Amino acid sequence: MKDIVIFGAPGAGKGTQSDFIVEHYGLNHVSTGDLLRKEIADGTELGRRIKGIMDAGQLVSDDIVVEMMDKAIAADTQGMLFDGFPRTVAQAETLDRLLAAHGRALSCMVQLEVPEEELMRRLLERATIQGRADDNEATIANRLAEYRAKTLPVAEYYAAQGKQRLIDGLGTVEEIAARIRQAIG
Ligand code: B4P
Repeated sequence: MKDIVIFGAPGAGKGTQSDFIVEHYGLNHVSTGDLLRKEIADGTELGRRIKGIMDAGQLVSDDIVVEMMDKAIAADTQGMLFDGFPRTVAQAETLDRLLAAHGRALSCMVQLEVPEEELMRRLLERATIQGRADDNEATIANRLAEYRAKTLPVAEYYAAQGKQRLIDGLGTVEEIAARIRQAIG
């Protein structure tokens, strides 16, 4: 059974490439961003608390995200693609523990590398199509700052474990999907 993390800055193409990976390897796709947006759309008490955090471009607390992942892993029997998780080293350590509790271990982490000007361009373009509350210039700048400060250290965590697969995230969606398949094997 494969368990894979797809990693990258906001707008790097994680959600886009996830579709190809889950189809090719038959994995269960779990996106923390989608789960959090669903809480907001459902109007739950938790959703009301996290809306302000996401709209400001900050990371939701580790406790909230870990609880969601704990449930998702416990329910999975086919292997998972983790999209947007882990985003902190504490989340990465927790993921290792959660998988180990089910006799599993992460196969690899696929890291999409895209320059910041291109990230900004993609997210502003998406804003015109999807109108997501956190896709505006000020919030994107905060999301990128959060990424540099709190999420990039996760890449070193996986590099130290020999599980990091670096992928050039520039090109067509199909070209990038082919690079990822080659890197995962
Ligand atoms: P996410 O939903 O994960 O949003 P994202 O980082 O913007 O990535 P996404 O997957 O949507 O975009 P993609 O790169 O595919 O997170 C949103 C928020 O949720 C976070 O800011 C945070 O507040 C919270 N959150 C989520 N997980 C959390 C966690 N673990 N801990 C704490 N907080 C958490 O695509 C972007 C755009 O680029 C798309 O429009 C796409 O069409 C385009 N694109 C993709 N590939 C392209 C290519 N090759 N060429 C041109 N355009 C491309």
